Amino acid sequence: MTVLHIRDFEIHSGYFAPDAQQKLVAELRGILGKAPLLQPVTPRGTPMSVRMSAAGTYGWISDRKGYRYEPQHPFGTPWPQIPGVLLAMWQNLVPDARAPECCLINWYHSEAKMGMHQDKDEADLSQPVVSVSLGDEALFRMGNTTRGGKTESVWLRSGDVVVMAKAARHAYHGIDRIRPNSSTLLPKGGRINLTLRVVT
Ligand code: MD3
Ligand code: FE
Repeated sequence: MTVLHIRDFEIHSGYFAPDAQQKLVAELRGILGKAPLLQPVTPRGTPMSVRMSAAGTYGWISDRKGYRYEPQHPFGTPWPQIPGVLLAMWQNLVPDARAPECCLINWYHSEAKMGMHQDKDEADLSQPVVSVSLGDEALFRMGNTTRGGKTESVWLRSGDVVVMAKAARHAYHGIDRIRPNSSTLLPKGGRINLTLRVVT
């Protein structure tokens, strides 16, 4: 396990070993059985390429009405609990933070991407965000606290964990592309990203 600092982003490469990744995927299957992945649309009605679900007290929702956190899946059921291994990771990496209230689950097929954006739907932006990558590698682009300017990119691999605190918490970021078939973790390929956030 090595830690890389790029600006205020802290990348723990290989935080989860292959066996821990497999266990996490098995837990996610249980969660997604109860709270299925759905394809969100933007407030303008454009479908996103990423499919989403969540665990925890709140899940992040995007639809015609806007972006927000909701205490239930669109099907009307509460979100499943955040896996203990992720709560332990949060405690280990950001011990001074409040407890995470959302574990957003993003699933990327081989062509999926996520445009540059800021995460600012949370009430307390002084709290960090921690993300876990599973499955195929992804080209993660890190920008600035305002749109535009120079960016830096890094390939995130299965088992990597990124901590966003301080300036990084306010930075524009996105996923340019996935490297298909770069991991054998997920039988059908693709990438899962988990982001833990404090919402309230
Ligand atoms: C920087 N997800 O769900 S994870 C997102 O790989 C999101 O699915 C990407 O951006 C993904 O909002 C990138 C890294 C990440 C997550 C949250 C952040 C970077 C962040 C919040 C604030 C700043
Ligand atoms: Fe984001």
